Amino acid sequence: MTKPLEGIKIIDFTHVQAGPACTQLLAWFGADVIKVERPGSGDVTRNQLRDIPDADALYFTMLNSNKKSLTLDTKKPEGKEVLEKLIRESDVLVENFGPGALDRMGFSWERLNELNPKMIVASVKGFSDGHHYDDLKVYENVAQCAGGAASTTGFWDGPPTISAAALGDSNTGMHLAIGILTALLGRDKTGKGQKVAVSMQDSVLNLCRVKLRDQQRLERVGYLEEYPQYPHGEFSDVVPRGGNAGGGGQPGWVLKCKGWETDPNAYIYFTIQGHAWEPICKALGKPEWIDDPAYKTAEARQPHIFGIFKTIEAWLADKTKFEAVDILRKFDIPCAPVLTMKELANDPSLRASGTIVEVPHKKRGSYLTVGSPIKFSDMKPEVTASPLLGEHTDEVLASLGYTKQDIFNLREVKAV
Ligand code: CAO
Repeated sequence: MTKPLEGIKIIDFTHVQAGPACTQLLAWFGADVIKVERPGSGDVTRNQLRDIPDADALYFTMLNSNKKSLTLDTKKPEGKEVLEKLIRESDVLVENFGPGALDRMGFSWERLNELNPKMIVASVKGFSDGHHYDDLKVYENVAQCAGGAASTTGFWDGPPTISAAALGDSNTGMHLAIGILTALLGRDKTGKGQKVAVSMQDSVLNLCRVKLRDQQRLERVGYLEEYPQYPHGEFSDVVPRGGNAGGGGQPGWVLKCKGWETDPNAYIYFTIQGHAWEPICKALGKPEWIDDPAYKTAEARQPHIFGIFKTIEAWLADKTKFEAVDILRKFDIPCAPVLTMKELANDPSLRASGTIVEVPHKKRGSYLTVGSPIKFSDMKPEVTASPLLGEHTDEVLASLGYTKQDIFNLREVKAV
């Protein structure tokens, strides 16, 4: 099957998570992604949190599938020369080094554009160019704090909280992938490459869009009626943390199910969708609530929404999270069990759809990873193992015209 990005050559100068998540996605869709890594050590995640001695850590294998690995010391003249050759025949260079690192290496945007005016240069940084923090190095949690996620996540009586979802890293990588694909389409029209830059702060903020909505509503009316603080609690002049409240107009909460006393994940998320009030009452065996003025409208329910949740929890007390969802789904109620990583790893539907995939690896045996969450009618992205450090060095150098002797010489000066 021909993949849409076949023929697109990408220099993957990325490390850790934000950049690799972007290039992995492009590799799944057919791009020829060559990961350039420092000889001897490579991407730092190869060694981070190893579970098998001497084998690449899962952090690396789960973010670098379908790629090639070329070791190259791009600070040495010999390494720079190889990189320049590669740049001349590539379509995209993706990097997420600390601020200024690429310039210090001698590969500023101007230089890259001079070497290959058709090449797209894509960068992830913690903060956007010109931002008063643009000199900062940034990791995931820093970005979540800087992008508004932490101040709006968690409970009102606790501290700002970090989400387990990689809002700063993988999310930024996904934004960058959209930018790269857009620039590739643009190049088809103009023949020119361009610089695509995404900051982690901006990408987090983009996902916190509804919180910026709430800030403006709060400033106008002084309260936010879908937050647990309404109507009994106090609002300050900033968007508060709303616990597990629904972000839109539909109230919802995480509710206890049978076994919650011993199982920390025996919960479901229950949404009280406004127009589904009648089926909710029927499902709960509370037909008298349907026309009761204290329950009939969303506005009437809000002052005692937690009382309603308590009643639902009483109904859930003899049902597991799976049994509860099986009943509620028949009433068209938006809900789901709170699933653990163990349950997700073994979920037959996720296995069948290719969202959870088992990948054979030369050193590790097989490992589980998350495959493409994007599904196509004409293509099923296949996930192949991440490369060993320098696994494709000879192959890539040969494709650039280097002879066996040249490659030997490059090894002698430790440039590859
Ligand atoms: N050959 C020679 N040198 C190489 C090389 C190679 N193949 N690859 C990288 N290097 C060098 C760089 O030139 C740079 O050297 P200098 O600092 O001397 O100029 C250095 O290695 C890498 O520096 P760095 O700042 O990128 O690395 P770090 O570990 O200090 O910081 C991180 C890591 C992630 C905080 C930083 O890269 C960063 O802020 N990146 C942008 C934001 C980002 O993507 N963060 C997400 C990370 S995922 O959680």
